[in-house]
Amino acid sequence: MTHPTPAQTGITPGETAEQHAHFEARIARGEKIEAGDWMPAEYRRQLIRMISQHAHSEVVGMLPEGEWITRAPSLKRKTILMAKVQDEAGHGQYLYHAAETLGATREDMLQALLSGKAKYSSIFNYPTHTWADVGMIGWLVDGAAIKNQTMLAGCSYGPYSRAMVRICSEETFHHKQGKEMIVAYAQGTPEQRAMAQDALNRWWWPAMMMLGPHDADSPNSGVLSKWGIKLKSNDEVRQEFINEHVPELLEAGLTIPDPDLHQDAQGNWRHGPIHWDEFWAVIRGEQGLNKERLGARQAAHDDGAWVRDALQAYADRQRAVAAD
Ligand code: FAQ
Repeated sequence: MTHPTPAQTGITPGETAEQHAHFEARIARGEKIEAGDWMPAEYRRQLIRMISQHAHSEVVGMLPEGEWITRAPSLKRKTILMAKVQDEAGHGQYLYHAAETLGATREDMLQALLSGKAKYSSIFNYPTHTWADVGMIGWLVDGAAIKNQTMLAGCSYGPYSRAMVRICSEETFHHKQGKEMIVAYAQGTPEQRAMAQDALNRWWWPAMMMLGPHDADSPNSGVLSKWGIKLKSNDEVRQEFINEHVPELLEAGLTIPDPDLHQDAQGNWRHGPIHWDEFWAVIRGEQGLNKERLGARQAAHDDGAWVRDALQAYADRQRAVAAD
């Protein structure tokens, strides 16, 4: 007979039913769980997994857009893009800090990313072919990320929830600038319209996929929902994303690359089948730019070694002075 695992039950050997009942009552009352509070080991593990993946996504997410800073078509667009990419670095920092409050170390998290052991969002393994991709990332990728992160701002773990509040307000600017850019091109010259449509054709499905597998194929959702980390399921968030973005994209005069897309009697936009084989192949690094992305992160890590060494030497000297 096989016994259920902690990932399935949420209960790790050594933990008592009373501890769990007390913890779950706190969540039911809407209290935030803080870093020093008792929490199930599986709650801690799930949060470290999710928050560190989220941090890696923000950091790797700088790469597809960062490539375009030197090629922005105007000073205005360049300054907006620089601010956006810089924000993503900041988001990575808040999130690594949030994971550190749970006992994860920065070194271990970075090592897991660079070795390919840790996941980061599938969306960032897609290439940016034209300038319109920068706008489409803002409109669709930030649009999807905000839907998910607004939900996470209400999650039960205090440090993650508070990081999300700040991140969401910055992501809102990212979303707006992307939408403004694409709407302008969709109403521009034939070349600009074609560029915007081509970008939508390539980013629509990856943006749909980035919100995670269908609920029936989402092994982590059970405990995450039970403990108030996920307040909505992957499919619910995806539905919110579609319902907001489909009318706006159509209003801009663009065609959504889904022949099965239609509105149901309740007004929800229903999409056609998602190619999950592609999603898993991209996550496994068999398709897309995983090697290039990790190569770029490794090079940045190596190039930054002297900064880490200098900071360490300074901290050591300060400690020695204080000890004297
Ligand atoms: N890519 O059981 P579930 C952004 C994995 S931030 C790769 O449903 P869960 C900002 C999942 O990890 C975007 N892997 O998982 C920006 C799990 O594997 P594991 C990132 C994925 O955690 C914008 C397995 O599949 N946002 O874009 C993906 O309950 C523009 C089974 O799935 C966050 O990270 C994926 N797309 O739900 C930056 C938000 N989806 O770990 C620059 C926080 C699923 O068991 C430019 N994370 N997997 O081996 C979440 O809300 C959740 O983790 C989900 C997935 C909703 C992503």
